[in-house]
Parts: sequence; C-alpha cells; structure tokens
Amino acid sequence: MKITGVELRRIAMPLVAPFRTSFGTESTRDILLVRVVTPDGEGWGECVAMHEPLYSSEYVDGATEVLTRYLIPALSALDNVDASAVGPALSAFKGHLMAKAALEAAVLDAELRAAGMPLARYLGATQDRVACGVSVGIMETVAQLLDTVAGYLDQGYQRVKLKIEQGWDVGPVRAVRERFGDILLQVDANAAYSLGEARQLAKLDPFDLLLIEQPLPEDDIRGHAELARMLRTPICLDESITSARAAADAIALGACRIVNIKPGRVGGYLEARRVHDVCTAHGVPVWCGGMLETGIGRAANLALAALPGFVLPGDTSGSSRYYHQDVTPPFVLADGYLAVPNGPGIGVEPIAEILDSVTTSKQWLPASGG
Ligand code: SMG
Ligand code: MG
Repeated sequence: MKITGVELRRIAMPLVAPFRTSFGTESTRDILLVRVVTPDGEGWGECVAMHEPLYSSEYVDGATEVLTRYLIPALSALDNVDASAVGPALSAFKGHLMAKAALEAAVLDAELRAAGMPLARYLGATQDRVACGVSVGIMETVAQLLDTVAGYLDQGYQRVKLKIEQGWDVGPVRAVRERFGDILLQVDANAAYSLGEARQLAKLDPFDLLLIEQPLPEDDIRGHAELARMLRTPICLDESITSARAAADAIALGACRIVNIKPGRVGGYLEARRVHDVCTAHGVPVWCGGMLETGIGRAANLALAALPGFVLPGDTSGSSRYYHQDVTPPFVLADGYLAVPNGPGIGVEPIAEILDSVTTSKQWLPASGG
C-alpha cells in the first residue's frame, strides 16, 4: 500500500489518580496518536513517550518533531509500505524507538485491517485472554498503599507491582506481604538505585518477590549482572531492553532472569515479537509492560501478551485503572483477565466524539501526491 497521509493527534487524558514513580508524578497523560491513511483503509498507533524525558530519553514533543521532520516523510516516499518495511525504511535515523514504534503500529493496523487479520493471530498468539496485574505508585503513607492494593485485589488483579525508591522499599513491601499473604508481588525501581545499594536491595529477599524490575540505570548491564549475584530475588529488566539483541546480551551476561517487553521501548511490535522469541528460546519468562496506554495501545499490547512466552501477568490493567473515560470502548477485567481483541488489526476503534473531546492538537501530513 501507498500512504496517502498521516495524522498526528495530541490528546490529554486525566488519570483517575496521580501515578508517582521514582522519576516523577503523572497526573494527566499527554499522548501522541498516529493515524496512517491509505487507499485500503486506515490504522492507529499510540506513542508511549511521556511528556518529559524522565522514563527514557524520549518525550512527546521530541517524538512529534522526529516523526514530522524525518520518519513520516521517509515512509510516505515509499511506493509500497507494509509493517515489515517500516523498520528498514527508518533504520538510518538513530534512536527514537517510541516514535518509530507508533508509526509502525499504525501501518501494521492499517495493513491487517485491510487483510481482515487480527493482530493477535498475525503475531502468533496462543491465548484468547491475558492474566492481568496492576502497577501501584509510590504513596504518601503505607496505610494509603494498603487501601489501594486492597481495592485492586478486590477487582481481581492477579499480581501487584509496587513502585519503589530509596525510603519507600522494604517498609511498604513488608506491609503489603504481611497484610495480603502470598499474593504474586513484585517491585519496580525505574533505575533509582546504584550497585552500592545492593545490601539495601537484598533486604527485599525475604519477601519472596517474583522479581525486582530495573533496579540500576538503563546502560548498566554489568552492574545488573553483579547485582544478580548478590540477590536472591530475580532481576527483570525493563528500560535496558531496547532490542532483541539487547535482550540476548543481558541474558548471556546474567543481568536478568525475566524480561519486561514494551513494544514502544523496542521500536515496535515486530521487534517485540523478536524479543519474545529470543527470551523464550533461552527459557526466560516475559511479561507485557505498560505505559499508561489508552485503549488503542492497550488493544495491541493484549495481542502481544497472548503469545506463549508471556507466562507472567503483565501491566495490562483495565481501562478504569487509568481513565474515567477511555478513547475506545473500555477494557473491563473479568476474573482477573482481559480478553484479547479478535477483530481485524488491533480490533478496536477510537470513539470519534470522545477522541475529539480530549484532543489538544491535530496535524495532517499528506504524502507527496496524497
Ligand atoms: O501502564 O499500568 C501501566 C503502568 C505500568 O509501571 C508501569 N510502567 O517502568 O514499568 C514502568 C512504568 C513506566 C511508566 S511510569 C509512568
Ligand atoms: Mg518498569
């Protein structure tokens, strides 16, 4: 297919509650959506970059700029585009994996809708529903944390992930373990610690956590390998895993025993599947991460999370965990699971009136001759 044009749309989505991590607090999600239009139909992609470059180097204004100036023109110039052509067409431009992923996702959605093929089937999914966990932010008090966790467990979430940082690690973990018994429990540090704090992190060992996610900086693979030898709790990498090759390296070096897969972080769903394949071949369990997506990104993540290597519950929570009103029909938890969409492409459509009501800006980039 030839691209007719691409629409970039910014939306502002207020979160049901502020979400605090070691790198900041998010109250309204500033999201860039990509709509690719072709003669055979259109497709949607959600960019997971955040408002500021605090989770990773990417941020929404930067993603918009690189898409507008480089990525979309390069792709729009091609006579024949499908999802497999996106990576090669954009590979000359370094980095910007989240921006690339959003564009590839939109092309893939358009291609699969035109072919009548669900994304889950295209990726090789083996399940029709996905076990869901929930990620719980840093709170003012432990009492508030316990109330929040209790509420999520009541809703059926099968696993709880606590965000940690210095001063909010062993105490909250102990409190949650003591109050809720043998629930599936894990923590995420978002790179807040250094190797010198290994003894503090080892204090988490008695609490039988499923994993500790990204304790050290993104580029510190050797540090994670050393830390792994000092902890009983398995290390899971998130920020560090930017490609299938990065996953292979981290596994070979003993830096992680589990991998969090986020399609945006690795440059798209095709690379995400390759990360899954590498990990599965090494016997490394994976799970699907989250970036506070709307229903558009969520639908696609559920398709990915239905692949056979996703053996741990992911950060794929129901729409109500994030937003009072999602831009798609809401994803609702049933017995701790979300159903994998089975319509063509990502299997859901944004609701035009809702989308318009949260839109803060819109830009149409026609392909030459489009
Ligand atoms: O989508 O449920 C979600 C959020 C999951 O904790 C989550 N994501 O490092 O894994 C992570 C964070 C990144 C985003 S924090 C604003
Ligand atoms: Mg993480």
